[in-house]
Amino acid sequence: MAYQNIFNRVQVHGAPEPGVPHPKGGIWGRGKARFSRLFGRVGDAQVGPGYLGTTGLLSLLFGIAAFEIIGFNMWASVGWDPVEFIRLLPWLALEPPAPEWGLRIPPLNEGGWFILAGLCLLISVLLWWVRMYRRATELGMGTHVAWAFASAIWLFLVLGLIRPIMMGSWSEAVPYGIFPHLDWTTAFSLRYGNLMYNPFHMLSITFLYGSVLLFAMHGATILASGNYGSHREIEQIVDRGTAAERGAIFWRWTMGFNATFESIHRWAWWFAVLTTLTGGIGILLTGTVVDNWYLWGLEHGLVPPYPEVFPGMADPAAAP
Ligand code: 07D
Repeated sequence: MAYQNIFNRVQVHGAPEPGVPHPKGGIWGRGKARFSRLFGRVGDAQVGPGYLGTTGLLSLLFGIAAFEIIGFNMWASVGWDPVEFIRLLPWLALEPPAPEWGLRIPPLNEGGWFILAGLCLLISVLLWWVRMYRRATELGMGTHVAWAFASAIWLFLVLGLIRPIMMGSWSEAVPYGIFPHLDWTTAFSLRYGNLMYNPFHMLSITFLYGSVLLFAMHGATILASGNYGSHREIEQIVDRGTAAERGAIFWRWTMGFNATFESIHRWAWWFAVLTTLTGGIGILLTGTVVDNWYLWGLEHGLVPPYPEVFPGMADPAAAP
């Protein structure tokens, strides 16, 4: 059969691929296989059988609970009007307790629902992590996906749990809501003297942009040598005269250096993992160790004082 990729229009499939045998089976077994032409356009046309299992099921239930608590609180905030709920949805929020509550648990309508939603979300995310770890080991795979996910969970924990505890107040946590969480992000940056001067935010951005660049380079290399069979990456790592070798030579010719087909994945993995790892460190330091990143930058020779750049410019904050 001709080489297939996203640009091909032909979709061929035979009997469903049952997957490797499973020793124990999940709660609801392994379900049925279906085929979707639409999915086949962007990936594998076969959908299912899936695996739910105990941790998967519990994770989904806690996730749904969090989602419902957030949604119903938002709906209540517009007097249960369905039209207003949909119209104002991007602006609606479930906010954390007010600062005077510190780390105490307030009544439901004063932030208690927020704590409950956060608890359910936390349990859900942690159970999903266990599910990823367990599914990988049961398939005889490494646990790289789970550890990359753990790095994202680290940032999530810092933002919603660890930093609020260190600051002594749940009010420090991020609100649930589309624009409200973005407003929180800007307010956080302004409150602590511009996050751009936080070196860990800089590192996080470097790894974020770096991940994008590496992924684009690798994805492009694979697509560009698809006619030599580059989608069979693993066999190609060890074989000579393959698409992998051409891909490597391409980069050696253009940049003088090439990653190997194995190491490029380690580059990408580390860049992605370090984005949230360094990010979490940056957020944890903010308000706890450093109160103003601009002044911190001034003190450490990172930024020049404004008058040196724009002589005579008044500090807008000092304006009457
Ligand atoms: C957030 C954590 C993992 C998430 C998990 C999800 C569910 C769903 C939903 C139930 C993404 C669990 C949840 C499964 C639940 C329901 C409904 C990962 C997350 C496990 N910044 N900035 C970063 C840039 C500025 C600010 C990172 C660029 C301004 C703050 C990244 C710019 C200000 C924070 C980044 C820029 C500001 C960040 C995020 C440019 C004001 C963070 C990495 C060009 C706007 C976060 C150290 C990531 C961080 C962060 C990029 C500018 C504020 C590198 C490119 C100056 C407060 N910024 N930023 O992967 O780590 O997030 O900071 O201007 O907290 Mg920034």
